[in-house]
Amino acid sequence: MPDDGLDFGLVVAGYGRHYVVETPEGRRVICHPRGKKSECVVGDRLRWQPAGDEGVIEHVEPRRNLMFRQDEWRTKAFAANLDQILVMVAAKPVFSESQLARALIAAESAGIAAHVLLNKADLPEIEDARARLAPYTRMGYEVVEVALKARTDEARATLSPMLEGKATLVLGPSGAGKSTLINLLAPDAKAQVGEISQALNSGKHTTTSTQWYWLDAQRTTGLIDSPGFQEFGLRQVTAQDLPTLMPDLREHLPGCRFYNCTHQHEPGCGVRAAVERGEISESRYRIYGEIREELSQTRW
Ligand SMILES: Nc1nc2c(ncn2[C@@H]2O[C@H](COP(=O)(O)OP(=O)(O)O)[C@@H](O)[C@H]2O)c(=O)[nH]1
Ligand SMILES: [Mg+2]
Ligand SMILES: [Zn+2]
Repeated sequence: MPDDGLDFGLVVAGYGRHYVVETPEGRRVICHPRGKKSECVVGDRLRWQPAGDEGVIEHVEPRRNLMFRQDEWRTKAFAANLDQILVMVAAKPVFSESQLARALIAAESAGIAAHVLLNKADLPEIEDARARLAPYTRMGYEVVEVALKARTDEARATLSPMLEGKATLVLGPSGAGKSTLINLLAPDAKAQVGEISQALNSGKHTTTSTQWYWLDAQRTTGLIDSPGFQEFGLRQVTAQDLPTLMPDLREHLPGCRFYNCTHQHEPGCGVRAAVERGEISESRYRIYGEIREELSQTRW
């Protein structure tokens, strides 16, 4: 135990103001924040001390990074200290490119590496999905194709080295295969959830919240499941910064005549010239315009 007498912990789940904190030995304790300052999210490293069977969070360690989501009311942090983000889509159901783009922008804005995981490669619709993802490959994102259900061993062999030793946040729309992924790589996932619901003495919230899973007994590889394709909190992004968070647009910014070009109507715009040459896809340019419009509205 360190000098100050406080224990170390990792937040593996949180429900309201109850957090499930894992000790370095792998024991799980329900902890409560002492005050506003000790509020935390899944992935937080913290210091706590016992209070009866439970614990009190005294201090949250500085974060390497933080991801936000948007609910009806406000922007809220939901995961911290991530090594990478896997944005999961599938051949079917048809995915929203706008949601994919937003997830990637949120990752760029948080300074977290992101990759795209395309599932259900066994279905004929894979051709369309692949074509829609071609611009993302071109702008430098790694797009990894798997068939989690149809070609399980192959999928495991592809994913294991990508995930090993890292904390990976998995995001994606309902139906993409997130649960299939967790169950494939963390065969004891149900037990891990069960342990947490038991600790919290209620199972009712456990399927809708962010949750940390260990993929190995040594607890070095973490997968963080955050169900649903949230509206990402992009409010910390300014309209001026937005194109710098979109690699295909970013590449052409030096071609703009005006330093404060909005890439919408100015003459001598490198971005629009690239759209005309087909180097930026029409859909990416449209998504840029939509997000820019939203950011301008919320800001003023
Ligand atoms: N054809 C096909 N179906 C899959 C594959 N992987 C998952 N599914 C199916 O897709 C559906 C949604 O998967 P699920 O893991 O629940 O998605 P989630 O909503 O993202 O958690 C389920 O019926 C899975 O059996 C795959 O590789 N190929
Ligand atoms: Mg699911
Ligand atoms: Zn421009």
